[in-house]
Amino acid sequence: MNQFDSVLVDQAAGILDKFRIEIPSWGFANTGTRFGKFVQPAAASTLEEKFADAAEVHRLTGATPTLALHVLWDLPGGLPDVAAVQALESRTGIRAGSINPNLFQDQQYKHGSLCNPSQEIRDSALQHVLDSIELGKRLHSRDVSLWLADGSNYPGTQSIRRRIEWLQIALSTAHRRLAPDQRLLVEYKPFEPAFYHTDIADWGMSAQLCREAGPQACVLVDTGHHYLSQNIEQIVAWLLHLDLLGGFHFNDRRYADDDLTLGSIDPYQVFRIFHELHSTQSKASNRGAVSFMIDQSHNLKGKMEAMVQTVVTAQELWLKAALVDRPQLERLQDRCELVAAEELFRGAFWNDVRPVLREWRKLRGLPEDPLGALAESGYVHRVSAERGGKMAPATSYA
Ligand code: RM4
Ligand code: MN
Ligand code: MN
Repeated sequence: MNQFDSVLVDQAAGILDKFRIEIPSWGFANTGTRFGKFVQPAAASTLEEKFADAAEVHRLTGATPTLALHVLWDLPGGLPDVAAVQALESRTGIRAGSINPNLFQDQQYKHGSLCNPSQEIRDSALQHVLDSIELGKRLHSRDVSLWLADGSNYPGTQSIRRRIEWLQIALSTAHRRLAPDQRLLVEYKPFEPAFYHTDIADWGMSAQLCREAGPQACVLVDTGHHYLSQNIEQIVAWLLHLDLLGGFHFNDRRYADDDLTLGSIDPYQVFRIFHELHSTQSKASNRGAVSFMIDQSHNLKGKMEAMVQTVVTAQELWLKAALVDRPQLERLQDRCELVAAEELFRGAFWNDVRPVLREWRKLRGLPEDPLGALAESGYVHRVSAERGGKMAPATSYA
């Protein structure tokens, strides 16, 4: 390391020490496509196994102290399951992260949850959200993260307007139940599973619903939930401007909501989003720090390998974007020196920060090469042997 590099390592250390990204419990489980599941012997099937996997990812990367939980999959018993989660927290050192109500799997949700035409079903969906808020309180978890599959498949079959009203009432009721340090994150998605209209289809709908619900409601941007040509960093810039950005679900995609690993298809996109976040970091926000979460489904890659690779990629891109010389960029922008501005921006993206990251890991007592260390540890091999015997049979499409 020369003189210049050691200055860079100091600067990077300040940036990387603060970088935290939440990993999802469902990223360790056997998931699939609607056509089928290819089960993996190392996949986690119990909450205990998901916490153990999360702890291993944190040991290797130093950046993932919290685990996002899906209520139905992880705490199916509701409040009585809190004690088990707390025991796992103290055993593994990993804390419960965002609480994700499940409003899409139950048979009653065929025509929607909070937007269902049946008052009874709407009430039961709302009760599940209120229970999830209570779970968040008990687990000292800040974010309750809401994603609705609600929508319709055919024109004329549902009243879009009435469904907006039902949704507003539900979100306002939920907001009143939040503790002062809790937040309600509202995720949007243009289509799937609904193919004609989705009740919260884009960031504008989500932002408006949040504004009406109250100051602790904010928008969650899942990078896979946009039409292909959409400029996601511009949406992020707007949400930052409006102080309505609550958090992210990071993943990558080529076509739709593919849930591929972050930066695998378009790392420049992630860099551009991160640049917007770094540009606004000094501005105070009334809504609390933006949550970084991963929302991926690892169908073909090994679950542990995919998660470690994702976290490492996120650290690399976060650091690259942090190192953009923003005062100089602003000067170039003001003078409309287009090529120079673009070259400065692009140059930061092409900057190979991996040696700096290795130095930081060494300084912090972390493995220099987390993926290599995962392979050497034999963790995947060991859990495959332990868990493989109770592998659930793959389900079929029909
Ligand atoms: C959805 C959405 C939610 C996630 C579910 C499993 O497409 O991204 O955030 O919880 O998938
Ligand atoms: Mn998501
Ligand atoms: Mn999704």
